[in-house]
Amino acid sequence: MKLVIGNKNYSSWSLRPWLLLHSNRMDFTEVHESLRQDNRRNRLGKYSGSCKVPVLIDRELTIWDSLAICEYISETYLEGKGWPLDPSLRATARSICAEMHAGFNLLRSELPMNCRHSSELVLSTSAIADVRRIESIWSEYAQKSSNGGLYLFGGFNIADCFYAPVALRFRSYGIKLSGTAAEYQESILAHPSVCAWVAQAGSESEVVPEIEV
Ligand SMILES: N[C@@H](CCC(=O)N[C@@H](CS)C(=O)NCC(=O)O)C(=O)O
Repeated sequence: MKLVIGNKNYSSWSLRPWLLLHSNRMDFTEVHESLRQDNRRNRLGKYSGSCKVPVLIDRELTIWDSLAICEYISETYLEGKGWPLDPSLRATARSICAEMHAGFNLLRSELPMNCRHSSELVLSTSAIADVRRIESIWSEYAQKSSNGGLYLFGGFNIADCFYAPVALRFRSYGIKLSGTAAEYQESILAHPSVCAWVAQAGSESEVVPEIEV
């Protein structure tokens, strides 16, 4: 199984399925493609007509969307355990992933993922509203897991994979949270798979100027 991803420093969408695979110790090969602009559509178009990453290639099957990839991994390899087992919690987890998948556009553009970056930023009022919404999701659904970490619905699952890039964005740009949301962010930043990604992002040397704030 191959996962095609962008630069670890910048590619928030790539991080989601990578985390699900890595945290479940699955055997997969990474294929790295740069997000720099020159020739990007041709380079990424080799894997899927969407010309975007991530792309999962499993034998004859190609999947080109982070949510579809996570669903596939959960169903095919994890006996559905990528999601909470309780149907109500699973529906809620899917709702918050859909909210992240389809929204928070201002937050994305004002706070692009950049694991190596560290400086404070002044946000627009609408981006602050996005931050507050995420803070309320984390406060409402983060729960202690059996290993002591605080994860969404109590176990590291697809919802955490979807919100981990935001935890990194908030750290890079000095966005302050409080209470359970702050504890949740700390837990995500301390997760071994998130730490492994960040370490690998730190050893990449490529700078993509158009993604830097
Ligand atoms: N819906 C897609 C979006 C993926 C996406 O936007 N990926 C970005 C990289 S983080 C990309 O490939 N950008 C290249 C481009 O837009 O040319 C998913 O969930 O996988």
